[in-house]
Amino acid sequence: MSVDRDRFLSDGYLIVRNVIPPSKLKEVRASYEHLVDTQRSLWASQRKEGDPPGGAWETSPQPRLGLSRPPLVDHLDEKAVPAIEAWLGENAHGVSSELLGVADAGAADMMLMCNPVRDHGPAAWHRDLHPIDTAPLQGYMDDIAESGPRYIQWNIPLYDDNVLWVIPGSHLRRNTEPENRAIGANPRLPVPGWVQTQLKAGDGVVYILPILHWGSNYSPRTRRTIHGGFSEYTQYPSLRFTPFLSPAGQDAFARWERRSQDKQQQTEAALRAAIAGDGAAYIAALDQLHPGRGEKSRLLSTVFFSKLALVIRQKKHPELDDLPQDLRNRLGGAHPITLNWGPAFADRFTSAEADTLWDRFKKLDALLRCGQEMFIPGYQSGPMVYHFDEMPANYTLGDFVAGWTT
Ligand SMILES: O=C(O)CCC(=O)C(=O)O
Ligand SMILES: [Fe+2]
Repeated sequence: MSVDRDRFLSDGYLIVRNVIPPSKLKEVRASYEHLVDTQRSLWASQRKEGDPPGGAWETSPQPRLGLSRPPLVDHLDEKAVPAIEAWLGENAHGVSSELLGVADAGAADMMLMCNPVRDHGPAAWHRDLHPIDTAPLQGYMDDIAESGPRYIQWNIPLYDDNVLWVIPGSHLRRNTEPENRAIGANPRLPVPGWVQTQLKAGDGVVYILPILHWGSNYSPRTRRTIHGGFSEYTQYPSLRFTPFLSPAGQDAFARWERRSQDKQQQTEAALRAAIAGDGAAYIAALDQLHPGRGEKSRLLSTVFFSKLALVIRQKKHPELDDLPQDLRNRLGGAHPITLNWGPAFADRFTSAEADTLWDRFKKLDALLRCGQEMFIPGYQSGPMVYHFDEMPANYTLGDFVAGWTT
């Protein structure tokens, strides 16, 4: 399979035919349907007071299975094998590696989006980006333009699907004024420049995350669309499903888990270099973490680390309540594609190390703040005191390291 990577990088999305080969579609559908049944009984048993009998299955506009996370991951058995191995085919894993420009892309969150039981209409246009606990859009744009994306996302419908709309090229630029006006006025209507994806069962659309996109219609029409992505930065809350997989499948998850441990180790090395005040070691650790990527990647990862420093600080000092609540909430979960390995990662550091680490990053954190609460439409962050779009002006890694001594 050869794909047009240049077109993917400039448009920000690509349609790939037969990601699931037609000969496999039937068994993949059956496997996912089994998982839907399993998840539905979990939702029914977890329903809260006042919920209908089916719980989230009946209330959510987009009921979504998370195969790689509890609780569903703890219920996977051999019937889940075709669902998981759908991620491993040449047109999913192979194409993802090619588009990311890496030897062996790893499956990140593996999910399935389903139709709601009643009509919920359109969702809101958005970028899958929450700058409050990750980084401003400009940081992603610069990184992607310089070295390509670190993470790519897929929709792979098991039944024909045209729900997703995208704005080509919007992954490499901020919102235009017309976009801000349109999304600001009513985020649930078409926005100028839209393209509606038209996917046959088994086809896929792969896209670069900051792209502006729209779940245009959550109707009761049958929808079973595989959703998730590939990256070199993955983390698996549980791998208890791997013994059921084929030898090649077992090998893939073993490789990706080893790499995840390596990336966590390299992240720790970078943070320890910062604690030690050793700029050369800090840069060397970043280059180990993403070999071949450039200065913009080092800067973006440094912004990600400023959030990880907050994760660690929050774990060591739960009594501190000087952060916005939205940020505190988000710091409670892992986000490996932005190098946030979750609160347990904090256990690698002492409380004193956590304090020094925060000292190293707090000047950068101040530069990421905008002084007063602001809002830009089309993000997964509400009004906030951090910049949505802008990276610190003229800021370099040299400035970051120099800040440790001044
Ligand atoms: O339903 C879709 O295809 C889009 C879903 C989406 O954008 C989201 O849930 O973030
Ligand atoms: Fe989205």
